[in-house]
Amino acid sequence: MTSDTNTSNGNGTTVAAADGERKRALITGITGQDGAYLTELLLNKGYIVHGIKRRSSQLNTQRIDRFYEDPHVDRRHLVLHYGDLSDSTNLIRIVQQVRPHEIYNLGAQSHVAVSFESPEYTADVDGIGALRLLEAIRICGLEKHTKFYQASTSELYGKVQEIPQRITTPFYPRSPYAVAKLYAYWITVNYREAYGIYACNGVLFNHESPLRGETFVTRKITRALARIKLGQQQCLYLGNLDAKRDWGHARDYVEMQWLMLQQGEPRDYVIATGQQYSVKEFVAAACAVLDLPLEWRGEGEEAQGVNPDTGAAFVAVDPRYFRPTEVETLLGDPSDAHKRLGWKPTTTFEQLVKEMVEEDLLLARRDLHSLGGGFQAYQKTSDQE
Ligand code: NDP
Ligand code: GDR
Repeated sequence: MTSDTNTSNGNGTTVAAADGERKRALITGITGQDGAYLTELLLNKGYIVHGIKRRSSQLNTQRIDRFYEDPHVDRRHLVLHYGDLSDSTNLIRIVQQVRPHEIYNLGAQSHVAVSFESPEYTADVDGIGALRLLEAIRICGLEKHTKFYQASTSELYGKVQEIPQRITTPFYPRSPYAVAKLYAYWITVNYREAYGIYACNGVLFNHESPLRGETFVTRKITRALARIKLGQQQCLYLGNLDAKRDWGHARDYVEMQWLMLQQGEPRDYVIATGQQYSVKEFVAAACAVLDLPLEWRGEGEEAQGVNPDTGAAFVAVDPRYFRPTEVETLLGDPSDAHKRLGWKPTTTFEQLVKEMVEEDLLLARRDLHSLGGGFQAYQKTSDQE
């Protein structure tokens, strides 16, 4: 997908005026997992969707390419703007041009382990980024016009103080990522109370899908096991197998993000399934879908190849994936969302694992085909020519 910034004539009113009565949403993090599902949802609801994408040396819009519209066509439904949550002038200009009815702040350095490597960057983007957007709303005088959704996280509960976790459970963040998101949580509450902005925190527990980034544990597992099944990979190395998470499907959870902004009064919600599984159980469920026998290997144990006697795949522990401070267990109580918003997740754990495994198997087959009989065969023949 190519990108463009031709959304305004420079006076900040063109976009809003041209779109007439249709609702406009602005999504930060539109190129991410949730951004892609939310874009689909909002386009289906008739919104004009504006998204902020980062400049990168290679195209980074794969997840939303299917919604692409030629920038030379008038009255598009999806418009991308270059930008970054670390750049306030850029954010102010985009908010001024678009005058969105709703802002969904999904953009973040979202990897917990990486936040220990890049703590300052994570604080800037995940924490101060939310403040920059809220200030942009104020500076543009849109306090009564623009609703704001903040992508909060179950990581705020970190070292858990209560089981299950609900919106009143005390926070105890355990990573630079979670501490940054704690700031974003409270600045969202503060701007709601101080300036009357319709601003909400969605405290979302882990949600996954075939569009999940490849280095989060669920996708890492489904991708690796699919490749092992097809002989493309030898072993899956993981960190803490005993960590427990409340895993839902991203498609279900973006609906909740939208619902939160359609209420009479803004408030914060916990979004979860109320079911908990360990990393180990996730691996076992994925192996069951693939009908793949597996053998566990402890830290430092030999784990290369597939067991020649049983054909079992090896899943081994590698301490490099341990975190300096771990979040051992998370389990959400979504009853408030059920009661007030009538929302219930529709995808079970088994359905989620199956969908992810099947998509990764397709991708692994495609790679195998293009590298084997396809691309490599083509290369060989063209080399001989
Ligand atoms: P992803 O990592 O898939 O997507 C993150 C998005 O943020 C990408 O579009 C990324 O752009 C963008 N981004 C990263 N840095 C910046 C920056 N400096 N400026 C602007 N945009 C930036 O995350 P998810 O879709 O899974 O999550 C969406 C949000 O929800 C995140 O804020 C995450 O922290 C939060 N969250 C996620 C949960 C989950 O389980 N998925 C649970 C709870 C909260 P690029 O594509 O260029 O990298
Ligand atoms: P999390 O997701 O940290 O909960 O953050 P992740 O999938 O990275 O980890 C979940 C648990 O699995 C353990 N784990 C491993 N994790 C990764 N990534 N890689 C491994 O090899 C591995 N082995 C074990 C982790 O230690 C952890 O306990 C996600 C992100 O989407 C955040 O942005 C979001 O806020 C939270 O979910 C809710």
